[in-house]
Amino acid sequence: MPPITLWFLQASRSIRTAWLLEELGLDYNLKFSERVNQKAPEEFKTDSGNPLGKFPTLQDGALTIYERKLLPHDPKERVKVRQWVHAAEATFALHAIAILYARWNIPKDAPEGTIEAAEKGMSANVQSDLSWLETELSLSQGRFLCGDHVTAADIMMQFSADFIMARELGTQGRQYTNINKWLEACKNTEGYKRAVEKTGHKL
Ligand SMILES: N[C@@H](CCC(=O)N[C@@H](CS)C(=O)NCC(=O)O)C(=O)O
Repeated sequence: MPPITLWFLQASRSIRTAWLLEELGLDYNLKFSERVNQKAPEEFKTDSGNPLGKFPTLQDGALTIYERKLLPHDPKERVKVRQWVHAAEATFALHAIAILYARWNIPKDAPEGTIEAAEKGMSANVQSDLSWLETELSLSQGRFLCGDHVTAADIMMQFSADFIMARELGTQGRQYTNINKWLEACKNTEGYKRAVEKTGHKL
């Protein structure tokens, strides 16, 4: 049995960890669950041992992402990668998931147009985030966010951007050519393909 166990919830951030493990060439044991009514099943939460009941959850704790290949040694490049690692959750996911929660939680019998109005109001943040990403991708010297190699920036940002596009969270019909091209490049890496093959991840 491999020493690392990844508790993987379908259609979730768990794909980041699976892709990371594949890029690092680490063997891992997979515990997989579909969602039930959009949530993780209670038994899966309990069994994972994560008191928050959120996924991905890694059992082992010894994993580090400070792997040379994924976090550049050059200080300027490293700062840039770290910026994306934080922005993936604190900016992109924060703004987009607010829209998802509005969709899930505004009562279905609310006056007509309530969800749409809330969504439109919240979309400005997402669109400004995506415009920033679109511009930064045009400045990259390679196929990925920080050049021609996958870094932790891609691993964190790919899920946020893919989720936003797949669920049309705040995009309001806008098209993002560079983002779509970069998402394809991420999905075509051997590590990502192996992660999807092993976990069955789909959005
Ligand atoms: N900050 C955590 C967030 C984890 C999280 O919220 N995971 C969601 C799926 S993306 C989850 O487990 N939801 C299951 C539930 O709420 O039942 C991370 O980035 O890993």
